[in-house]
Amino acid sequence: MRIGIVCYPTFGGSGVLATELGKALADKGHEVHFITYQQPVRLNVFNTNILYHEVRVPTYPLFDYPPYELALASTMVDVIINQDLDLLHVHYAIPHASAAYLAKQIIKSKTGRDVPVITTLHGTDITLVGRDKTYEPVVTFSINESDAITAVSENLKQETYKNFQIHKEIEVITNFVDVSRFNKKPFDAFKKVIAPNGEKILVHASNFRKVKRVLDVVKVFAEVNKYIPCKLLMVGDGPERPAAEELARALGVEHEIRFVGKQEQIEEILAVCDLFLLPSEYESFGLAALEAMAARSVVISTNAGGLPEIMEQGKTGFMANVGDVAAMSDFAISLLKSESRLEEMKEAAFQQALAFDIHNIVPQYEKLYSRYCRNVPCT
Ligand code: GMT
Repeated sequence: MRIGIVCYPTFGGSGVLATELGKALADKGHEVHFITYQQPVRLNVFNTNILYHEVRVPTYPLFDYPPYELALASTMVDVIINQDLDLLHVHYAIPHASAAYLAKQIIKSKTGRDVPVITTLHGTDITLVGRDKTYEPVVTFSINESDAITAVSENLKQETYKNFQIHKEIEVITNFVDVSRFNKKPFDAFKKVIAPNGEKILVHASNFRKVKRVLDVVKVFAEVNKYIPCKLLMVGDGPERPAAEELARALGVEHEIRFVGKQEQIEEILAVCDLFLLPSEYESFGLAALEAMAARSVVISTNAGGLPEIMEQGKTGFMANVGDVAAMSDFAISLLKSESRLEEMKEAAFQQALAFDIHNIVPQYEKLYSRYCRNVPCT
């Protein structure tokens, strides 16, 4: 199949998922065309089945806001026609679903062909940004106009029906992880640098937006550090970072925390991680938590959104109500006090991640594609 994938190229979960999906499809023999404004961060391999088409947005003095959506739709038209794509799969509704609708109509009027468009909803496109009155009518319309709609969790599917007038079936195809990539032995020299005295290692990774509640990460860490010698790695960057650094200083734990910025080789970091903290206000799924589980880390998170769909309370990790720093800290302290219990939970987390392995989930997308491209074989 010749598949167009449209996504954000940044470190956000939807872009990561879309890139990993494209790479997996290419490995299975499909021709995958990424259409976005920058090379996706996880698109770091050479594969003859992968092509990348950059969306160029010309500037003009009149434009305070250069119209990315129009440039994207025009690039979609160009790639679909000239590369003879069988379908277009867009990740994150805004503005990808409406640009895809526009491209679909243009191609229909130019060639008479009806190109199937699949929209995968990821999270804040529904729960935060998409619900905003500024975007809602366009989001509702373009989701309904997609030939197929998928959501990355049951929770996100229900949120979508609750917040938008969607009159089509939304299929749940969960996010996935390439377990073989994350199932790595810790790199001892790296561990020694981070935790020279054998301290436990806690990790948080996100884009440090408000919804991630990074201040709770620092608060939990400061509490745990009172009882168990430990270090915290803060991976990523974003608007809440200065406040997190300030809080670390105020709580006197700044020397135990390293802000390591955006990292491509997250698996190397997760390989040395004991506990992964994700105290988010909402996660449609929590891909970062799943990656941590695949690396044999125990996740301590909130019970928001789709997180209970990937974790099992007390067995593979621990979930508390949003903002319940005390419960998350207590759990972390008691777990870190028992080496055998920690090892048991790490193994349970890994076993749970296997259910979401890439090899189990990618065929679900292929099956979906083949429903819309009846004359094209699935593999
Ligand atoms: O929140 C992020 O990290 C970025 C955002 C995105 O769409 O890029 O992530 C959302 O999609 C991820 C992949 O499907 C999910 O794992 C995240 O839970 C989701 N984030 C939220 O719902 C806040």
